[in-house]
Amino acid sequence: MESGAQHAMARLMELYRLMARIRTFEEVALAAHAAGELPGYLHPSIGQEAVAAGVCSVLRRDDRITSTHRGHGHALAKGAEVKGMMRELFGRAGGVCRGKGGSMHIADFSIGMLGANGVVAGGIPIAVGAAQGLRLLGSDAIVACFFGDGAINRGPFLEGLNWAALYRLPVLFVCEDNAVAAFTAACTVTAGPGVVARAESCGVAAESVDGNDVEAVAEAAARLIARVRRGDGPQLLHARTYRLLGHTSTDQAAWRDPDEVTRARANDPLIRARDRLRAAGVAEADLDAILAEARAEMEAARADALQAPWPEAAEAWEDVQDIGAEPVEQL
Ligand SMILES: Cc1ncc(C[n+]2csc(CCOP(=O)(O)OP(=O)(O)O)c2C)c(N)n1
Repeated sequence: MESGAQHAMARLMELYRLMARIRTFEEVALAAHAAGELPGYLHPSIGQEAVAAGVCSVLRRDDRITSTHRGHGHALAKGAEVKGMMRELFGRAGGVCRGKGGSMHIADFSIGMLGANGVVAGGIPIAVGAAQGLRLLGSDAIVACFFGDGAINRGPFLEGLNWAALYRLPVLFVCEDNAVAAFTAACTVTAGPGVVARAESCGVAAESVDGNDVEAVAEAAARLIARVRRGDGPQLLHARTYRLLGHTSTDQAAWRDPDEVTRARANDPLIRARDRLRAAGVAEADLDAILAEARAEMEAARADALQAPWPEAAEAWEDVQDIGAEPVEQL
């Protein structure tokens, strides 16, 4: 029979694999962007993978998530299909939103991924509404709501937490605190003692975790999700992490203190997971093989997206808004 230690190691291997897939998805997408293969720009979450992986690894398939402008990791960790996601970034037919959403609007209802969102804090009221819907349906599924440290200074944060707490809705709020809001140190624009205190002031139980320790994130999320699911009301997980790259794929992040970045690189969540796995006896070559396999999967998705057709022009008015009974020609 598998010992506790073996089980923990196998589980960490799976979390490492998931983080490697998120990391390589973004590295390959960034290379494609640099090569001019995809339109627009991307918001990379490189350095923050442990939050997405840890939280989503303890969700059920029928649980829902809402995400942010930096949402590739959340979607992949919830189980989104890689080729469909890559095609979406490339704006091609067969993308998860038929090539019409792009990076900041990835959604896949089949896995409970209710959407990335270009509006800072925009996912919060959607998550709370979805939780109210689940309550009405009599479901015991829950909603995990990801948002950044910048989002806590927007009105929807207060509105969402207040509503969820008042109705004891099944939401796990996850504040992915990468210390900056776009290009601004969040602490320079945030009053008071921070997100945990703000949550508690609304009656939402909250705790902080080292967001670069994937096992710690998974353990804390599992504990809080169990409370949410048994009806204790919304909970908040504050995950401290660091964004290793700039705000977008076009930002070289030259505005940052280089020493801070050097320190952060040593605290990379993938490196930390690798160190732990090596200490438990996993060979370096096996860890490299996981990364190589992930990179091959992502490069195959890039090649697939490059050769995929563009969406049909006739589909342009489908899915985007309710145009009512008026024929398109009369608008
Ligand atoms: C309502 C709104 N205001 C401003 C912006 C411009 N904007 C894009 S990202 C961002 C910072 C968000 O900070 P945070 O939530 O901490 O996420 P991060 O980008 O740091 O990961 C801002 C202000 C926006 N997208 N939406």
